[in-house]
Amino acid sequence: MPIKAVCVLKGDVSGTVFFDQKDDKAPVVVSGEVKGLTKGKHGFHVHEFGDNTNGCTSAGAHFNPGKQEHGSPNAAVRHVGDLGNVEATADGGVCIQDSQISLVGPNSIVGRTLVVHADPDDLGLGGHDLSKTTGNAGARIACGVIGLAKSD
Ligand SMILES: [Cu+2]
Ligand SMILES: [Zn+2]
Repeated sequence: MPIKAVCVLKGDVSGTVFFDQKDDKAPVVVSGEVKGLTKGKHGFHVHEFGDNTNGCTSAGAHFNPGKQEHGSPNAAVRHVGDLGNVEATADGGVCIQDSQISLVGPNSIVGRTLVVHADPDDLGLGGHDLSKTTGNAGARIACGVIGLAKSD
């Protein structure tokens, strides 16, 4: 049974991001668009809480049920919410496949917040004080809560 979720991003940039999972064990395909990004890479994470009462700030830290250090989406050691970076393209297209996030179970991102940052995520390798917690990705320029979508 496929599972679908969606997030409408609002802030300095805007967009719609879809999450599709064939079944509870399958990787999640993250697709959609983010419009208005400045040139270059921008940190792209799932943060712990679906709370936007104080804007993107109240979403808390990166979703990290395994109590790991921050890292690259391809690294063994990473937060579940570490989706790396999105990069400005002509059409704002996003297409990522990830095996740690899920739409069900303990790694479920449903009800949490997707955040786009001002700066690149250094993937834990920048040597900055914040590299191992946030990737030093700077301000939260847009966010939105990830919610279940109609699955067809
Ligand atoms: Cu973030
Ligand atoms: Zn992280």
